[in-house]
Amino acid sequence: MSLAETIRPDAQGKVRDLYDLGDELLFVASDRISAFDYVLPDVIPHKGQVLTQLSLFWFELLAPVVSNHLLSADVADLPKRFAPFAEELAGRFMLVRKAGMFAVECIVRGYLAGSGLKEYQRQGTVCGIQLPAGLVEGSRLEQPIYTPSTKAELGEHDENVSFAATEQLLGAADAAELRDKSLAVYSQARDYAAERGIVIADTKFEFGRVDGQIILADEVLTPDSSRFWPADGYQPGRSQPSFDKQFVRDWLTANWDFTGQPPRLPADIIAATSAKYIQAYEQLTGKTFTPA
Ligand code: Q0Q
Repeated sequence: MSLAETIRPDAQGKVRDLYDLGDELLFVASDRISAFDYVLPDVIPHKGQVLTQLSLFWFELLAPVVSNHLLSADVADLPKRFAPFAEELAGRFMLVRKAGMFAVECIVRGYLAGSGLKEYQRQGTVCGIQLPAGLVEGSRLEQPIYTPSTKAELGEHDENVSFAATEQLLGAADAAELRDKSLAVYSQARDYAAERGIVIADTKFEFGRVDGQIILADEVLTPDSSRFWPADGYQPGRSQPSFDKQFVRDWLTANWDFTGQPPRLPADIIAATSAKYIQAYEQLTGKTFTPA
């Protein structure tokens, strides 16, 4: 029996599970994958481990810019009742400090894509922020922009809010700190990733407060919390291929009418997608991915 079949998670996302341990949380990344807002019936081998190892990598690299919620990723530190699942959990979990989470998704956009592109094409702004004229799909924004949203229920889309609205919600000081930390972390990560062949077009951060300090929580700068594009072939003026999900998206588009439940994926699409996650990890970290 798997962990989730034996111990019910206290919170579940589309592809992640959270267990409340009191002052700490056990944050588990599954091998599940979502595409077009559907959680697919197939798992992608190693995806949960790769994305967890990516978060650990970014937490360490960005520690000089912002503290984070990580306590341990060592199976030796798992609470006793999780010890029987050590093999299942190895490499894909984080023991984190329980934080007072801010009810704001801190989104930073470095390129024009998704909902931001649509608003820009309508009215020249993104989340009410005026952008220069003449930008096209995939354009790189000279200065990344902070476009927060409020968290929606699972399965719903978040609602974009203005920075002023976050000041009303959080207070001016915290709102400004979340904005400044989000922009600083994204800018450093964008530059770092671009030198290693990956465009991080946009990303979503979640912050919390622990012992009075604002810290970075959740997963960080992964292909699930960000848009990853291959730098090779980056071309403004068209939709950019997803670094990690393009094979899945293309196969679903060609083989499904998007009614009912999503179909099973062919083995070659699953294998190729697994390889893309591993490639992203190895390109960004310079390390060889070794499954736990
Ligand atoms: C917390 N989540 C996300 C989630 C379902 C993850 C609550 N350090 C923390 C964290 C974190 N990370 C959270 N709460 C308190 N302290 C993170 C959205 C939801 C599954 C996995 N929810």
